[in-house]
Amino acid sequence: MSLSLSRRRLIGSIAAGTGGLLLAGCDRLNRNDDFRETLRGAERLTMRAQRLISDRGALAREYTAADMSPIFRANGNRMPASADYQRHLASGFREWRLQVDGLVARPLSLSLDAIRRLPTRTQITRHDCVEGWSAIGQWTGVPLKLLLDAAGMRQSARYIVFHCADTFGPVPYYESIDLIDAFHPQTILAWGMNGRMLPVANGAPLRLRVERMLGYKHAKYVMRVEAVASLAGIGQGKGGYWEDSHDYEWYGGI
Ligand SMILES: Nc1nc2c(c(=O)[nH]1)N[C@H]1C(S)=C(S)[C@@H](COP(=O)(O)O)O[C@H]1N2
Ligand SMILES: [Mo]
Repeated sequence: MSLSLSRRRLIGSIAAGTGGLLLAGCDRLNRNDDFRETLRGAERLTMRAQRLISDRGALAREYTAADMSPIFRANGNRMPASADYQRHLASGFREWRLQVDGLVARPLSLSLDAIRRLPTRTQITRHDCVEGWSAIGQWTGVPLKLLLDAAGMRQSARYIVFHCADTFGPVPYYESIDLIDAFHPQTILAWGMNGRMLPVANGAPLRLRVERMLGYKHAKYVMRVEAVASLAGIGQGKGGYWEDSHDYEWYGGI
């Protein structure tokens, strides 16, 4: 007995007002092994999908001030060499602007002051670098979600790309994350670190904190946030500087 047939039977019996038939119909459904198996299969699928999503949405552990590392080392580039960056640094980033563009309805161009006036989130988290060190630090910044909502993501957007001011040789640093991480509550563009303005070595004026991810995903010196449908056209197409150049995994989840 197919599900659609039995449904039609049930609906028919309701329309006819024949209670007895309705009960008999239910009973037949319950005894039908195929039907029960279908239900169970569907439930398992839903459960698996929901677990995947809720695990991705889970918060990274947050620590207390007492847990903070006395020294939070800087890694990778510590001072972008470009003339543009040097000029912005010399003038206290007053003329600097963050661009939010790509597949958005309203591209944004925001000064550091404007960003600092937006609602903030402060979190003390552990940074894990694949080179074998970890440190606990405090980060303050604007939730990325606020900027993306203000810009209005287009339906076709799938990834967020972070374009950075520094380079390795001629190659600019960049990173990318999917929308689950982009809208994660602990994903912030940080302008403060350990209660002070973000130091240059750690990514001033603005760096990504994406707390469920390994260190290399936390782009420093972010100048531009771009919403894209595919990573194919960015860099060598693998989604980040280390992914392109050293085959690092794109999904650097921890
Ligand atoms: N723009 C940029 N972002 C970057 C890097 C970099 O060299 N340039 N290094 C990455 C790596 S490998 C790590 S571990 C962290 C280091 O952050 P920190 O300097 O604040 O310790 O930044 C990541 N983001
Ligand atoms: Mo790293």
